[in-house]
Amino acid sequence: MSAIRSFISQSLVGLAFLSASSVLLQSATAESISGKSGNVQAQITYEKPQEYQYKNVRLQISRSGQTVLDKKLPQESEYDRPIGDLLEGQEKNIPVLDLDGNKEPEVIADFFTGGAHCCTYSLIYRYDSKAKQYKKIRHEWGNGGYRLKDLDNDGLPEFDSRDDRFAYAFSSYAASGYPLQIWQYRQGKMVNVTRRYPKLIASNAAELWKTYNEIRQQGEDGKGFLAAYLADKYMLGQGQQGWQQVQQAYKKSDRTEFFTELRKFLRETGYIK
Ligand SMILES: [Ca+2]
Ligand SMILES: [Ca+2]
Repeated sequence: MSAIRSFISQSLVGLAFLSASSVLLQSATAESISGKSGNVQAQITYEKPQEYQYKNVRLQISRSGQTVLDKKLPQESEYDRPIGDLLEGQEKNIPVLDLDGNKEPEVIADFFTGGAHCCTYSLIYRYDSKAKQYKKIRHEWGNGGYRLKDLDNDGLPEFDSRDDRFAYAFSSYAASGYPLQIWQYRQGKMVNVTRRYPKLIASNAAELWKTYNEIRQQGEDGKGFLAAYLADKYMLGQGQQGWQQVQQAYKKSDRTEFFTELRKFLRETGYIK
């Protein structure tokens, strides 16, 4: 009797196992992206039950072949998906590199939350050698994203980005312009270092001004680009000159209202101190 029961229950377990695995085989494919620097290796695995859904997103970091971190990452929705070094055109790579010059590579796990534009964010992991574990911060990039570039040739990469608070601020998404934003990762924190790069701010400002003139000729009001231009000018310490240019350029009937809103926005975003 007990032998029979045992046989039945084993068969049921076997059946359940079989059907569970065939369901998995039919509906999900496991995929992974990885990255490596020296003895540090990172891998993100995930299942794709449907085209735009991602499940069981896990990050593993190993050092000299030993797993130090193995975690399921929280997803706000099933559309949150890991992306590799997307802007560099290497979708299958996780950036693993020394961001702060302490000879220890950090791991950057980038995610996209789905939707038409929004949003990308980075989880940046650094190794705490005393605690022998990885600690993370999360940095939001909004609609934009970033590009890792050594902008000052000191051997450490900067995060070359933009101030995404300007998306939709004065216009549609397509007609939004953005002030330059540059970040460095130091002592486990992201530091906004944009003002240390006046040449790059000036060239971003020149680009915005050029685009403003181009889209104005196409009949757009160009408010989004003027706003970003003025923010760049403030970062350069040329706020007053910027205002003169903007006031000369923008002659539409809502100009008083626009200038009031713009001043308020630049205060709120910290450009006007
Ligand atoms: Ca480091
Ligand atoms: Ca640098």
